[in-house]
Amino acid sequence: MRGKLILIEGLDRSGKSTQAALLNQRIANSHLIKFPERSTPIGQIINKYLTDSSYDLSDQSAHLLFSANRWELAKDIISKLNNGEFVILDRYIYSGIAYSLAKSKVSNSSNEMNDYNWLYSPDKGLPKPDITLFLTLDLQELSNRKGWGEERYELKEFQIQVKSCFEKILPPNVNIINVNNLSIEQVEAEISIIVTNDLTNDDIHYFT
Ligand code: Z5A
Ligand code: MG
Repeated sequence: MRGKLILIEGLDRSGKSTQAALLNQRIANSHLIKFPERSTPIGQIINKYLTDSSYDLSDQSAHLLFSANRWELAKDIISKLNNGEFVILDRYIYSGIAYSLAKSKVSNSSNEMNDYNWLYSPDKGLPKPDITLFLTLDLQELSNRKGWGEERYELKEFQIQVKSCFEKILPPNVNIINVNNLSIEQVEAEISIIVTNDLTNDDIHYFT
């Protein structure tokens, strides 16, 4: 039986990395992959872009680099799934599309950055998650959380757009968890119920 691909998406500081690590600990034979994966050749460029405000890239280049970063790991993900291992993703293609769309809304641009098909096309062919979870929370709670405001994009106006763009592009089968006023343990319990109830046995799916 192949392993399952489980994606945890969500707004900034909604607890994705916390929950992805907890789920990874709970499932035997699982691997955690966080996007952007900053240690790869492309991931290192992305890290510089996110942490150094003087390092500029065109919006299109940044978008394509985030997708290329996923392709750097695609083979590895498919091979793990085929070996019966579970893979837990912390962010994936929906972050790629939502942040780029949000950028185009904030800058009022009417170019390819505002074109869903253009934004989606570099991710076509990547393995599709079997389960997608989306953690959402009030923007007020988000900006109070630790570490907020340290990187590019961590601005309240921008996050309002990110939230609305995610709502437009998430897949119909997404499991949305509102984490407002929920403890880490309570969110963990909700995720556990969804994951346990949603494990069917079929072939790997791909974005088409
Ligand atoms: N980006 C993009 O533009 N295009 C793409 O294709 C991709 C990403 C993949 C960096 O991502 C940026 O890249 C991001 C999107 C863009 N831009 N922004 N902004 P990242 O994933 O590396 O970002 P991060 O630095 O890991 O932050 P995060 O993911 O937003 O945080 P999180 O993982 O959701 O939250 P956390 O680290 O688990 O928790 C945050 C804090 O809250 C921490 O102190 C926890 O202890 C606390 N916490 C967690 N859960 C709770 C609960 N339930 N209650 C109270 N406190 C909690
Ligand atoms: Mg995180």
